[in-house]
Amino acid sequence: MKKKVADVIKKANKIAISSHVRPDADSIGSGLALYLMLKQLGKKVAYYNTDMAPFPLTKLPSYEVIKIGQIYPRPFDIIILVEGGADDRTGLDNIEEYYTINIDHHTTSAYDSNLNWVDPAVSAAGELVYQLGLELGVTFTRDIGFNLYAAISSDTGSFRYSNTTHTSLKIASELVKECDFLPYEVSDLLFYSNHLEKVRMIERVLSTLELKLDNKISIIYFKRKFLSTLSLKDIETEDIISFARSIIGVEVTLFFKEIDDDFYRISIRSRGGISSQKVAKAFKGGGHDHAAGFFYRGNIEEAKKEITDVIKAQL
Ligand SMILES: [Mn+2]
Repeated sequence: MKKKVADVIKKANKIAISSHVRPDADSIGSGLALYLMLKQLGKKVAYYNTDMAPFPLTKLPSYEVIKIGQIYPRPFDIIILVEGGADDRTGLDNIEEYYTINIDHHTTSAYDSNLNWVDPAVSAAGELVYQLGLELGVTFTRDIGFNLYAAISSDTGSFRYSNTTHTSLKIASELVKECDFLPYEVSDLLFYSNHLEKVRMIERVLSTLELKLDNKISIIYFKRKFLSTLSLKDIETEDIISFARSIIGVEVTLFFKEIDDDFYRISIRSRGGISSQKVAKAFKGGGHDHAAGFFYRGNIEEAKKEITDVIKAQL
């Protein structure tokens, strides 16, 4: 599939790139690395996202090339979707008017692009874009390396999560060797660049912590009013979830983000034998074995009870 993707790219001239909605460091870092690679090959490249990336991803090298808006009706030979596994993930209108390539590592990928390069065995889309770069014979510059390292290091939680493999470490090592950046520069940007307001927000969210099912489930709750009382536009949730899931004995962490009255986006993180994806699927969501999510409409206490029951059935 990698060869096929490389062949289509070689033949194309005008290429658009897009990351999924609510973009994360993997989809943005991989997308930017891909953008720089295609530029290097002399392609006409444009990068359109429908959502702004949250801070500090806006500080990734070359972030400024990303335009916010729709691709249609601009003419492109192909669109490359970075983790755009399903229609609602892309946020793009009239996408069926184009030839699309999806580069993804989610098992829940819809395989509805013209070419689907989906490999659930890799830790991050960044690993696939790295391999694509080798296949295309590009020079790995500092900015390409920095972005790919950021992609992989973010999706593996700085090489701490269960998806970290020998290959992810090896690619990271190659990038550090070939490209002129140091791992701590990426870590400083991704993991040690908190605004005071964010730490205040973590404080509030953690104050909602509750445990269920003999302390096997930890639940935290982000209320909409936290945003209005702090001068924050949106939140990056991964490190708050990390706290709640670090508790000894906790196997599943649920993060409730209140979107509207009785409407929540719920992120699940699990370890051990419990599959986050299975839990999410019971509520029409998706994701990976140890990280997944879904939307819930209804009363939050009802939601907690229903989800706890689904998890109980898996134990
Ligand atoms: Mn990813």
